[in-house]
Amino acid sequence: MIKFIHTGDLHLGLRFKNVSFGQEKAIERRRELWSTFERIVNYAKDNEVDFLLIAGDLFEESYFTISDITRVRDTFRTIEDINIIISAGNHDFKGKNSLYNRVEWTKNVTIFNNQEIQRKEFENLNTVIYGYSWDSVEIRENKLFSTLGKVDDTKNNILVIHGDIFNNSNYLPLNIQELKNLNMDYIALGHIHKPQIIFDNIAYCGCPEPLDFGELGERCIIEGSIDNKKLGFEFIPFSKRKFLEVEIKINQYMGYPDIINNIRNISVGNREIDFFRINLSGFIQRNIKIEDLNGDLKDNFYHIELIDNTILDYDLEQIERENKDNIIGRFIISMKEKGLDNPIVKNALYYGLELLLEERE
Ligand SMILES: [Mn+2]
Repeated sequence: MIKFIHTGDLHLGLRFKNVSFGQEKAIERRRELWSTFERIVNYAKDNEVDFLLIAGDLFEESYFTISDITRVRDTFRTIEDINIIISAGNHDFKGKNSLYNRVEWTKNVTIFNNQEIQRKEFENLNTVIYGYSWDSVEIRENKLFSTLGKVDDTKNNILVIHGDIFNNSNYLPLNIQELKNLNMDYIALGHIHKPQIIFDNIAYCGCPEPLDFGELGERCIIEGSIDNKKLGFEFIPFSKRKFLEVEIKINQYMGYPDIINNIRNISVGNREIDFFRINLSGFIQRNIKIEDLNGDLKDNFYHIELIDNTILDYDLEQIERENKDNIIGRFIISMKEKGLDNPIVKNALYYGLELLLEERE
């Protein structure tokens, strides 16, 4: 049996420039990418896997330095019994001046080259790993597999590659049928940051640490094994923090403390750790200011941002005055006669007004 960890899209070195959280958290987030990388390496060691597969975008070429790549090298050196396999992607592409070429790697590290699919055999583990590194930021056409030939069925065969299985894009388009036809035991994909299974033996591990609100929810690594040609694998939740988006619907009856408590009592995620984006919708009382809510909630969350989709509660007197000669004004008067203390009547008034005012526009 062989055991492996499949990860990728760590984006070490990322500077988080266009994000909605501030500079301080951006710096902290940058450090967290490193610590998650180190946690993955330690996880591989603690679980005594045979292979650590990295399917590209290990780092951000444009922000990475020689001391950063040295740190990666030295971290890999701490797991010298584990075979580390890297197929570079578009953010860490292995061009002529790549940082991958600037340090001396320990012999447990294999970084594939960029001309064609390469093959590396591990005889003692009865395993062949195939891989390919990008040589530029875009790859439009994919003829990689046409020359690959047949795999040896008596061995475990794994392909590690960074590419796009969903679109015929400039990011190394991959074709599911073509991948299936390769007869690999496992195909470790990188590029798409959402963890997902493409086919029984083909999966994107996703990024272990999400980068912004475009990457919501659980983020993972994959831990797997091949035993007598039988594949098994699972997603292991791994990120330090999650990005979460929560919808909260308020109404005209809710006062300031009601809204605050509603948000504080959110049942998903961890307020002290995760990044929260709250979409507030529904009618809001005219005296309640979103900035005040934001300010008061800041201390209760590691990060919170309120998206204001609320509708200002109606100023009934004014609407009535402005519409005294039409159906809107008559509607308000007739509902008032029914008694607005009754919540059912008030709700009916609001629903009616919403439609009538919309109609008028
Ligand atoms: Mn990526």
